[in-house]
Amino acid sequence: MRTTVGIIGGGPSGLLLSILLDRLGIDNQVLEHRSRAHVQRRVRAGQLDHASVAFLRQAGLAGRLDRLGLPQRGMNLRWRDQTRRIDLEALSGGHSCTVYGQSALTCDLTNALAASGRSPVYGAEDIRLSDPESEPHIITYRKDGAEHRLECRFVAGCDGAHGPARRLVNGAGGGSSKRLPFSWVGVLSETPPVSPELTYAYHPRGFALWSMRSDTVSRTYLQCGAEDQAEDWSDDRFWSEMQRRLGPDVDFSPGKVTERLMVRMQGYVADRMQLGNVVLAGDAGHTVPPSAAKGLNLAIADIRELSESFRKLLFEGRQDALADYAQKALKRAWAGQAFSWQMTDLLHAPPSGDPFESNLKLTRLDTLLASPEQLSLFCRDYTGAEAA
Ligand code: RFL
Ligand code: PHB
Repeated sequence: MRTTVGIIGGGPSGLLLSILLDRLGIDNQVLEHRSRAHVQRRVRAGQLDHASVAFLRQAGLAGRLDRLGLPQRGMNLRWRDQTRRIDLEALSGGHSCTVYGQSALTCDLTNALAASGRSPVYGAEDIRLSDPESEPHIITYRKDGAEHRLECRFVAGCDGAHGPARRLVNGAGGGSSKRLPFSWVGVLSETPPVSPELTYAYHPRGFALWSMRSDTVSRTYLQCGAEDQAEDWSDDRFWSEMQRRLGPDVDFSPGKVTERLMVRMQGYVADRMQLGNVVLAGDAGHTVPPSAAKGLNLAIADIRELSESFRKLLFEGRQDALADYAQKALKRAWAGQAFSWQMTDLLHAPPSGDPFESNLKLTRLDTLLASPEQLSLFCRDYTGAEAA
């Protein structure tokens, strides 16, 4: 098989890139090692920011999102046993977010790709990439027991944090990373949301987040020990801890838990997002702690720019287009990282339980919430106003 751009990974980054390249008339092929059902079931992200929704709309990919997405014009912040609604729209200059599950977006993108007559190769196991400088680039993989070979001019590594592209471009252990001294335990359950808008809570016992996927399904998270395991968190322990952290005035009756997951909190930014004919996009190039809901949004921003860079390179002969993309993507990744760490730091309790540190955090929250200027900056970052 031969193509212009070989795309490794059929998550949101790879699917969106394939659609956009196809529209530009650039031949491409997605290779995904999991099955289609597995990729579409993965729950992960829940919230899209203003810039992502605007781009998906402009690309004609937001039909179902506009019908089923839950607009987030504000958010609730709880601290010192009080709730304050932050008017994201007013404070950010008219921007807002939308709750729309990653699995729903992945389905939409898969359908849009199928409508253009393309389909990822699912179950492509043991993908091996050749040297980044090689031309053409040869990708080999195994499917249904047979060996296959894809010859391409360029490779787009959209294979997430654990795929081979990150390693190929940055070397084993390349890039900067940092792990936080706590994790999240997350639960998907048949529980109506406590509010139509997300609730983030700071409590001296730890952070809590109440998000949702629909009027009847909630996605909730609690800060927990760095090495905690899912078995450490029975449903009873999870919900009683949630109640303690949200306070007695937040009323809910927990429904059936359908998924429980542990999220290790860490950040990573590659040293390079391009080497020779190989480029990285999305989680392959950077991962952020999920506190500010930025990961998928950064991925969408990468793909938007990468598809445009392929256009400049292939139709205008701009030889620097991929290097230019990589430089901008790294800058954006660090900006996303900075905001994600700021929000993580603001809302997570010191694992030591040190009351001095906890009081410092509460005081920083008081200051943020009392300052329209600081709040406006916060809301602009959170809603992706600068990127729109
Ligand atoms: P993905 O989604 O990881 O997709 C990569 C794809 O590559 C495939 N793959 C391979 N294929 C072939 N060969 C190999 N060797 C391969 N290795 C891997 C994988 O099977 C997969 O299909 O990366 P992508 O496309 O860049 O998308 C990134 C997003 O998934 C990620 O940033 C978000 O989920 C982050 N995130 C959030 N982002 C937001 O913008 N808003 C949110 O509300 C939000 N919430 C979250 C999140 C991430 C979370 N976790 C679990 C870390 C909440 C959580 C809990
Ligand atoms: C989610 O709905 O999964 C979600 C929402 C907001 C976050 C993180 C995760 O900050």
